[in-house]
Amino acid sequence: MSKPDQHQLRQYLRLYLVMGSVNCTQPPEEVLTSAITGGITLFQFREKGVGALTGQAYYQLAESLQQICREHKIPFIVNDDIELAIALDADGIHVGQEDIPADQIRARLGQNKMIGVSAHSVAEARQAIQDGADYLGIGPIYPTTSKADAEAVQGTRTITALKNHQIHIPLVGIGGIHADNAEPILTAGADGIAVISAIAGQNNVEQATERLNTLTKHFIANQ
Ligand code: 3NM
Repeated sequence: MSKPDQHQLRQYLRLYLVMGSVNCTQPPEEVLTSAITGGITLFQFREKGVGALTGQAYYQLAESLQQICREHKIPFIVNDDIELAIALDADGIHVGQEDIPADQIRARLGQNKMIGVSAHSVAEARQAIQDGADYLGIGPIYPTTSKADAEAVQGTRTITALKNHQIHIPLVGIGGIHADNAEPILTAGADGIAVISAIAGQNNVEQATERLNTLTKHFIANQ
């Protein structure tokens, strides 16, 4: 898949599933397939936390989830692991502030891959953009139990601050987002929402995803 243009990237960010095996109560392949049926628009493989797979099992899960994404034309983004992203020829990578800077990633991955960077302030956003980020992840918007080392909860204030500073790079909100609290993030100007537990942790993954799909689509159609 070639790198989307900025308009297309905003559409991909509308309903972004982030997930690894530890987030799933059903087999990850089944969760991803149901989430795709329900309407996710982008997928990030994030195999982190207690009990995360390593070695061959880690690689094999990444490969099989990438295959499912390919079959359904959903871009496959790797969290933080540049070697994995290169080995799989993933569509992109997402990195945090403690990871390799975007300019070094760009030097290794080339122009044709998406690079997402987590940012928590206008200064971090400006640096990431200067380093060549394609989109920013802004969070945690709400309290989350899915990331042990999450920063302080910020609500939508960073999204609003970025807009006030005329920063118009594609943005996605993350952290504690579910169907009943998603709308303020979109109202503040994010292009979409990124979720783990609101999809991967649900008993009925397809139904939970459909609800988020309808809501985000409806919001964007009425903007
Ligand atoms: N990054 P849930 S919060 C992966 O703030 C991740 O950058 C965050 O999981 C950030 O949707 C987070 O279950 C966890 O709250 C999101």
